[in-house]
Amino acid sequence: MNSSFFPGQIAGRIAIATGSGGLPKAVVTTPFSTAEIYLHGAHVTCFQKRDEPPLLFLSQASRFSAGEPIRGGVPVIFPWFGPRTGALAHGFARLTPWELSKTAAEADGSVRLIFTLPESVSVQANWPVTRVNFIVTVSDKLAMELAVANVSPEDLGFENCLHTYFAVGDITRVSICGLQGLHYLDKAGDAGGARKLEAEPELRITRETNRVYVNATGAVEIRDETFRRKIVVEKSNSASTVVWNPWTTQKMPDDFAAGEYQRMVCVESGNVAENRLTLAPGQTSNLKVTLSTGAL
Ligand code: TA6
Repeated sequence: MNSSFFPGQIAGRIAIATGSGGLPKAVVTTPFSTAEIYLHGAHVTCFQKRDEPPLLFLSQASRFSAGEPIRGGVPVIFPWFGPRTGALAHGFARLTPWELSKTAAEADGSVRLIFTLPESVSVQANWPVTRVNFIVTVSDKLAMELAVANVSPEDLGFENCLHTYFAVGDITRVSICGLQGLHYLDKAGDAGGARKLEAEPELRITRETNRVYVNATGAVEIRDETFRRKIVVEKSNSASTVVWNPWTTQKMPDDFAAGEYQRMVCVESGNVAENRLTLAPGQTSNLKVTLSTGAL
């Protein structure tokens, strides 16, 4: 790809390059950090602050091909979360090429990229015509916004989620704080989605964990004793937080290598299950997530 003709480039800040599987990606450089976002799924696959390990986990076995999800990073989940009869899990947005519709380098050194899901995609999927933009702002933080506008004459019922895979040094030395007192749907093993109460001030992952915390609007902190790093997940317009690690027991597809469960945990922010959304014609929803880090 001759990137000099590719729109969205900003010298010294944004380059458009050919990534894995020959898929185009935006490579972002700021004074604070670097990032990579594939147009396939508008998928953030890398964010790394200077002098820190990568913030996001990306499977060594991930595929990079049309119609298949990238395993890791930040999958953009829309318009459904989880399995769906006759369709791939987690919606069509992450399986689709988005357009890079606008880029900007700000005076404070941050870089903004706006990706747009072609409206034809929702039409082809027999969904109400929807305008979906994904705005990524790269600085010493990673800020993401999934903006959904119902531009059809009918109600739009949907789920959304930024399904973030975090890189950790050792899952057995990680704690997740901010969930105590919330109810969750337990989807691990044979729990069958049973509704339970989170009693722990610090959740530790010691087995297959797959929990949809409902009516969960607060921030979550991931404390990584190996990397001596805390990760803060702040969000707005999100009522669900999902915590997931397959451990050794959840059957995973071959795009997730053996043993990788030890170096990742998903803390996902969206509106799923009983928190699903309905937009009347003309209404919009703006799911916002900001990821920041600090020393532990
Ligand atoms: O968010 C947790 C979850 O729903 C798990 O059940 C697990 O399947 C994960 O998503 C990954 O889903 P994917 O379709 O990407 O394999």
